[in-house]
Amino acid sequence: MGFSTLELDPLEPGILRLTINRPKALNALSPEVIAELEEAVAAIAADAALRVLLVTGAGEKAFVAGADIAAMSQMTPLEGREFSNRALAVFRSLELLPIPVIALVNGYALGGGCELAMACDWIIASDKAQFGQPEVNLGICPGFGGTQRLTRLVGRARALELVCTGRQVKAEEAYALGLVNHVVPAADLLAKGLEQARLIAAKGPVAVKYAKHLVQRGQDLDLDNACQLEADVFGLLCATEDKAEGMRAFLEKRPAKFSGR
Ligand code: DAK
Repeated sequence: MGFSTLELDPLEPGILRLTINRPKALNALSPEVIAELEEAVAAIAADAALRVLLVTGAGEKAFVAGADIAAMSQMTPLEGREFSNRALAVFRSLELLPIPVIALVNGYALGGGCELAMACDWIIASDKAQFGQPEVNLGICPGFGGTQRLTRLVGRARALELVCTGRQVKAEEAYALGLVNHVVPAADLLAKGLEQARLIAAKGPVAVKYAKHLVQRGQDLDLDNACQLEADVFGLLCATEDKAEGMRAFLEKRPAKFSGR
C-alpha cells in the first residue's frame, strides 16, 4: 500500500507502527492525511494477524501539530464539513479497531493532534511531548472530538480549562491530569511502546479484542446494561479454544499457547 503522508512499518509479528509523515509541517493533518488514514485504518481492521497498533509522528519535534491550518484557511463551508466528517469518522474507526492502539507522543500534540492521540486507546508520552487544544487562538473550537474525549479522560473542569484557555501542558502535567498513562525519556519511547505491545501480543487474542470492545462500547451505557454486556461477552468467551487453553495451561503450570479461536 503506497502512501505519501503515512508510513506503515511492521515492527514484529503482530505489531504495526503507523507514522504520520509530514515532518516539514509538523505532521499537520491535511485532507490527504485524513484520506490516507481512512484507507490505512480500513486495511488494519481487515488484517486478522495484527495484535497491536502503535501510532506516532515523524521527526523529533511533533506527534501532530493539529489539523492543517493552511488547508483549513482555504476551505469553503462544504469542504470544511466534508473534512470534519471524514476526520471524525476515521478517528472513530481507529478507536474501534479490534486491537489495542497506543499513541507514542514524541512532541507537539496540539488541536487535531491531541484529538488523534486521545482517539487511541492510551498514550505514552516522551518527556518532550506537549499537549493542548489551542483552537480558541484561531477563533474555532475543537472539531475532531476533543471536547468529548478530553472530558472523558480528565474530567469536565480540567477539560474546560484547557479548551477555553488553549493552554498547553507538558508531559508531566498531562500525566498528572490523567491524559497520558506513561512518560518516558524521548529515546525510550518506542521501546516502551514495544514492551507494552509484546505484553499484549502474548495474551489471548480474542480476550484482548473483547476486553477492548467492552471498555469502548460499555463506557457510554448505564452501569446495568454495561455489566450485562460484560456478562454476555464473558459467556461468549467461554466458548473459545483460547479460554480452554488458558485455563488448562494455568492448571498444568505451563505458559498458554493461544490460537485466537
Ligand atoms: N497546520 C499547518 N502547518 C503547521 C501547523 C498546522 N497545524 N503547525 C505547524 N505548521 C507548520 C508551520 O507553518 C511551519 O511551516 P513553514 O513555515 O516552515 O512552511 C512548520 O510547520 C514549522 O512550524 P513553526 O515554524 O511554527 O515551528 P515552531 O517550533 O516555531 O512552533 C508550534 C511550533 C507547534 C508551537 C507552532 O507551529 C504552532 O503553534 N502550530 C499550530 C498549532 C495549532 O494551533 N494547532 C491546532 C490547529 S487547529 C473543526 C475541525 C477541526 C479542527 C477544529 C474544528 N470543526 C469542524 C469545528 C481542528 C483544529 C486544529 O487542529
